[in-house]
Amino acid sequence: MNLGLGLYRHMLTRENFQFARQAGATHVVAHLVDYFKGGTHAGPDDQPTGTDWGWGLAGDPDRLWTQEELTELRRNVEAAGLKLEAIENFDPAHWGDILLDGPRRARHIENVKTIIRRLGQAGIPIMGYNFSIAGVAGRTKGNYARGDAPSVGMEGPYDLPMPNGLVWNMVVDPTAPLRESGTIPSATHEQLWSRLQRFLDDVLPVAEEAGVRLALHPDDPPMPTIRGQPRLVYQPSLYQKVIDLNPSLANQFEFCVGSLAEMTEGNIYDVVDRYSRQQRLGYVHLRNVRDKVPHYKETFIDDGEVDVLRVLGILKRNGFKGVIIPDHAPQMSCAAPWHAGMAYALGFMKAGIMSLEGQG
Ligand SMILES: [Mn+2]
Repeated sequence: MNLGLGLYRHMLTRENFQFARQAGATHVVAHLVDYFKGGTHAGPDDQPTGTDWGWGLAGDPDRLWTQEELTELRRNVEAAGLKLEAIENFDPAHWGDILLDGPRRARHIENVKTIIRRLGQAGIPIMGYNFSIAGVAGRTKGNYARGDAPSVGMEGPYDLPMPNGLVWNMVVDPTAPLRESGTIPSATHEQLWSRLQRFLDDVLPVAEEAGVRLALHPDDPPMPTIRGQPRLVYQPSLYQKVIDLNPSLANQFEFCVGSLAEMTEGNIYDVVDRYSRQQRLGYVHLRNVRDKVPHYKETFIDDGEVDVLRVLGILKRNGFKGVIIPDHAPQMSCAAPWHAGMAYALGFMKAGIMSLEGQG
């Protein structure tokens, strides 16, 4: 098992690669979508939460990430003594109509195929994604964690309809909200599953050929609906449905222990055991949490309801050889709140992994 660090787009700097290495990480997971552009946030060095208008502006629909920039990123990561394990999340400007089954779907499928081929050519083995219409929305921020540390949680359901122009909690059409042009009709759960099925069938053969694995994050937050839109994996058993849709070994999980622990059903240790046994974990998001949706709160890694060391033990026992990254972490009171929170989580995880390595 390898320790990694996830870095947002604006954090992909030599200094942060060195920080990751110093904190014991050997791998990096990189976000290339800029979640913060034009949005309202407490600060750019924290996970995005945003407003009813989402996080911010999506990227340029006509400009995909190039093979050159992907290769350069991998080389920069390697120059700091690390490996680039995955890119996390597609830009809604590039694939939003796959989620909405909109008029540009065919073009967006070609976009995804192109991006996957470029990852393969650039030597990046995993593409993490979150197949969700409303995206990561409906979370609140507060001093929820130990010592009044700022973290994220939920204070109840969030079903305010999505305005036109918003997909995956980002603005893909900046003029649509200004026109007050109505809201996006709600899909059904069946429709969303069929959109995922079509997506996997279209894209997985290309991923196999490119040597890239697709890794699906469960819903965050894991509610049956957010903004009146259905969600896919909001209970642990629904993850099985994803594997059963398409048996390709490129069909994998961005296995988020925190999101799975927030779900109202299932025992987290059984869930970790069930899916790691099937060798479907592309990479792991690790964090801790208190309570369940719609009222959970994110905690420090040693302080929630999940015995994180037990989770690591199950992963080890089932032969997981991939990368584990801290997911979100509470902000710590100092000059570098995000970095301190990550260093704390990384140190805890490193100790957990080291103690297991000795057990063969
Ligand atoms: Mn996660």
